[in-house]
Amino acid sequence: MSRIITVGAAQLGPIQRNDSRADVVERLCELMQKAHARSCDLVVFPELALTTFFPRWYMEDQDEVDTWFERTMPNNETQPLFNLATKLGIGFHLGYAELTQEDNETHRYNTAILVDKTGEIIAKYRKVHLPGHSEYDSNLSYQHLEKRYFEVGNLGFPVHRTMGGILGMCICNDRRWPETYRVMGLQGVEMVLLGYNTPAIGARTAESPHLRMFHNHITMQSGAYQNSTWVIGVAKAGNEDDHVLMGGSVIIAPTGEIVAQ
Ligand code: ING
Repeated sequence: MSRIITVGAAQLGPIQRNDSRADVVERLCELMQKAHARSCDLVVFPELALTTFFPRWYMEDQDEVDTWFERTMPNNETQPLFNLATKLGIGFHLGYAELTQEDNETHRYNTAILVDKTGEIIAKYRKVHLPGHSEYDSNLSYQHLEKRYFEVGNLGFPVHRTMGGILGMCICNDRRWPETYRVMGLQGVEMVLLGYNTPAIGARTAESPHLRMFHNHITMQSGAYQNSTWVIGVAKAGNEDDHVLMGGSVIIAPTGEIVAQ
């Protein structure tokens, strides 16, 4: 008996530094409505889908940094998205910056969650492969300070039996490393959900946009093929305060073929 999940890759446009969470959540709700109108069971949003890609900005004041993080999920700003999901009976994947207290210590992660059709958070993933650097680098045309603002994820690469299948998650740079897919593949994953915020232009190298898009797709296609799994890769794309993020969202079949882009 075939088990079908209808998935929407909800590529997001740019989020400006001054855009409010409420405005962004309104955009996410509109995309979720569109996904529902297309009979989606699941809609996948990108990495850091509630804010601009703030790791491009050098900040020294921890209070300023923490304005980019969510302390609870759902919270006042994101509750409308959870309510709509429950009303429409649609699951979703959402990337955001997580600030959490564990063992009386504050931790900060680049996080993604999987929410089922009842609006319940059934899985959480914290980004393991943090690219970039932790100190300001004047040689770069823009900063990429994920190593400064986030800790390495401490949840591994679990898979989850839900929606009739075995689903897993990763985030952005994770997609470039074969072990990301392999660890989930060895657990029988059937569909990997991931979001990304990838600069269209290299900060150090003058890599062509074509080559960056080639790397974007070949890493996800090989991960899919080598582990016989679906891969849903979703971009936040466009010009964020004069910094351009690339698009190229895809749905890739276990054969490694891009079936939607
Ligand atoms: N962004 C980029 C990514 O892995 C990057 C960083 C770009 C690494 C280009 C290597 C080459 O897609 C995030 N947020 O990880």
